Amino acid sequence: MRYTASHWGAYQFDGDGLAPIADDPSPARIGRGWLSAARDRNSRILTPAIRDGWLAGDGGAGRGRDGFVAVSWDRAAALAAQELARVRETHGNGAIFAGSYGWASAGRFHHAQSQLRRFLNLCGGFVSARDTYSHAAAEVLFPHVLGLSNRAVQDGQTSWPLVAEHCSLLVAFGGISPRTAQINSSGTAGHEVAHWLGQMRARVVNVSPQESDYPGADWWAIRPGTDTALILALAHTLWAEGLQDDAFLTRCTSGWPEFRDYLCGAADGVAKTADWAAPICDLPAARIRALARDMAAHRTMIALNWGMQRADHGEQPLWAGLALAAMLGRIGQPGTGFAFGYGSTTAVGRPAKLYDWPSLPQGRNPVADFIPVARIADMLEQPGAPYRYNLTDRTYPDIRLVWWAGGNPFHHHQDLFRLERAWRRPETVIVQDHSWTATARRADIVLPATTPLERDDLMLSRRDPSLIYMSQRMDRVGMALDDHEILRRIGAELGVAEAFTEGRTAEGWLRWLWDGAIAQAAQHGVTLPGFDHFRQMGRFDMPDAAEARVFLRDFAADPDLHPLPSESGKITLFNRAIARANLPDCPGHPAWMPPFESLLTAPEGMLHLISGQPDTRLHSQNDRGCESQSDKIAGREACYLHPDTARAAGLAEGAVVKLWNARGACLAGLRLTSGIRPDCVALPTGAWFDPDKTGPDETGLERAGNPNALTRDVGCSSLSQGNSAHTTLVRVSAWDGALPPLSIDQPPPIRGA
Ligand SMILES: Nc1nc2c(c(=O)[nH]1)N[C@H]1C(S)=C(S)[C@@H](COP(=O)(O)OP(=O)(O)OC[C@H]3O[C@@H](n4cnc5c(=O)[nH]c(N)nc54)[C@H](O)[C@@H]3O)O[C@H]1N2
Ligand SMILES: Nc1nc2c(c(=O)[nH]1)N[C@H]1C(S)=C(S)[C@@H](COP(=O)(O)OP(=O)(O)OC[C@H]3O[C@@H](n4cnc5c(=O)[nH]c(N)nc54)[C@H](O)[C@@H]3O)O[C@H]1N2
Ligand SMILES: [Mo]
Repeated sequence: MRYTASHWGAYQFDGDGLAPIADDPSPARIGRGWLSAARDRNSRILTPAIRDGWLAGDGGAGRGRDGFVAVSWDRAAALAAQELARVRETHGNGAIFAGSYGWASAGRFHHAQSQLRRFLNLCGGFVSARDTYSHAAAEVLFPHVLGLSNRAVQDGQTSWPLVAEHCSLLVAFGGISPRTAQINSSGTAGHEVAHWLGQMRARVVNVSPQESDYPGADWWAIRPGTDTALILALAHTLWAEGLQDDAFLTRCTSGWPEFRDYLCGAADGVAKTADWAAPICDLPAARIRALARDMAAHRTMIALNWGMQRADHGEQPLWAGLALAAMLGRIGQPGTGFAFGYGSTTAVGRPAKLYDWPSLPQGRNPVADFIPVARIADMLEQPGAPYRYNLTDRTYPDIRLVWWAGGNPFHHHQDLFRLERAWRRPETVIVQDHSWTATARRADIVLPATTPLERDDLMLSRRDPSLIYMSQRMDRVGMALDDHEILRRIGAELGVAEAFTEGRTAEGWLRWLWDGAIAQAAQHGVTLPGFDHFRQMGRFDMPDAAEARVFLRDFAADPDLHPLPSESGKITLFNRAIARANLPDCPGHPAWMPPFESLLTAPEGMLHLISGQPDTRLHSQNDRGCESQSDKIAGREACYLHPDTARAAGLAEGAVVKLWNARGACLAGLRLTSGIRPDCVALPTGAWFDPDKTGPDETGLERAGNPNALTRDVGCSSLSQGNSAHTTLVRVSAWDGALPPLSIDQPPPIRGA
């Protein structure tokens, strides 16, 4: 049997197509659009290409407007090498930004970022990016308050079967959704979250502006951005009624007195009561009090999704949720306590062992400088400007060359019209991608990569017990090359090809990785087949892979014997290091701070924009494929609005509407659902950014329905500097004009192709 794999699942070859592997209990919808996207010659990059204006020395001014000239691989590799050498000699490696954030594709060897980092490390290094768009607030906060990395927190999440068996009240902030559980970074052979949700015996409360975030649960339609206030009110109610677990607080936490003082309003005069929170959260005070009592009376799990912290003050709901769970005293017990990320990907809470498979060695980056990942536009706009991050003072580097492989900033970043302006500042932009994404269209040197369907690779995912040999499914499209081969050719111009490849072919690397996997498996007492045998089998399932975990079990059982590596050895409800920093936007304990913009202070007629992950795609990947396209309305991404809101604004289902605010505007198709708050509109991320260049205001209107035309590009606080995409207000109105045609559905103008 032959197989391939992706972040959305594992597939077996099936005639002319692909079929999800037979034992996947709920294969991802996303996979249905994969082959058609990979085969779409309108969106695939067929040849290396150079932007016209760059060749004419325009300094970047024409990025996003220009056409391209097709060139040979020899010429493209020579130009990329010359640019790298020039910038390095003139400005140093600290002028090269290759944070290159993005999901690229599954597969252990042909992972675009790993390849690029290995290559650039051999060339003197580059400015990198720290943390992720997914959960930067958690990545910075958890090491302070728990002494644990977010990765350790994710790895340690209490396993689903224990929640199903032992939990009697599951309060899911932002829900738990099979939509997002379609995905596991590096690949997955199964999708089990829907199964586990079906096993749940607990009463479930879905605290979310959208009912679909946990279908069938008791829906608490909270005003978005106000979860911290609700959590504080639940905590206050517990305290006011003497329901907190004092023994747990003493044994396992530090800073409870400071947090309690804050709850009571000792310093600010505001007690964080249910009556205080009710008008903020738009939930009845009596229900908040009743839920607090139910929490104390039942085996409760406080679960938060990742999206919650992609917001202004995104650290706060996380920290407050942890504090609430600590007051309930059930942390460390099976199926209860605190969880972060159930459903946000399929592997969080999976009852399976973790395996540390080998990966491509990246070497060492001689450049220490980095930026918090979502601060890219700040960096490009303000070289030398100061900023704070994770309790340190830093300055932005002066970037002349940007190099991206396997990511799409013109999908993932916020306020894309701002990024469009900032992106014109560097001298040169190099992009490796297989498709003409909005980012590739804004590059000077465009290098066409293969998709995983066009190469052999290995799916070795630390959170999945199946190992898959990924066989090449289709011929290379156009002149596409594997990222490894692209960089080898550029490396040949710079004299680093030998160091880059270590004399191995791609297959040689797969064999090398598999040898490492054999050694790893042996440590678990498992004998893997030899490489050739594995290639033939296509799939190997680790035996005895089941393992159930309880988050913080050892610590909670005996905090003296198993202290946390935090400043107090315990869960810090008040953190001295954070408090000492005196940050205006992140005090030393969980706190309510009104968001930068929100429905609480919104001008009449503004709606809160929810821009979560799309059901039909992984971010912007496969947007040109059939599954994504068939979900569109007149070629535009669909947004979701409450029927009452639509009626009041005179908008009909199926129409194209305009979403707009001071930052920008985009078009979207309209679908109606009563499962959303009437003051919200949901527009999933990932439609390929397609601003109208023909109108009088060149950057005014995005045509395909990309919510990042509207979102706000400010860090969630000076602690984490994570993105705050969910803190966005918009207006929605009818689109009365003629529908402007898309341009993103065609390749950009390319001479000589
Ligand atoms: N408003 C808003 N914005 C958001 C979010 C949100 O919730 N709201 N979520 C954020 C989150 S959590 C994330 S993780 C980001 C995701 O942002 P990204 O990870 O940048 O999004 P992808 O579309 O997955 O981009 C991957 C790119 O890699 C390319 N690619 C795939 N395989 C290969 C390969 O083998 N070689 C090369 N060279 N290229 C390849 C794809 O064509 C695609 O262009 O978006 C963030 N943006
Ligand atoms: N199908 C699919 N699955 C994916 C991805 C994808 O692109 N497509 N991307 C993957 C990636 S990279 C990531 S990081 C994860 C992200 O996983 P999540 O962060 O869990 O997913 P999101 O869709 O961003 O957000 C989930 C829900 O949060 C709710 N929400 C928004 N604001 C608030 C709020 O203020 N309060 C409350 N209570 N709820 C709120 C919204 O209703 C939204 O539907 O998803 C992964 N899974
Ligand atoms: Mo993410």
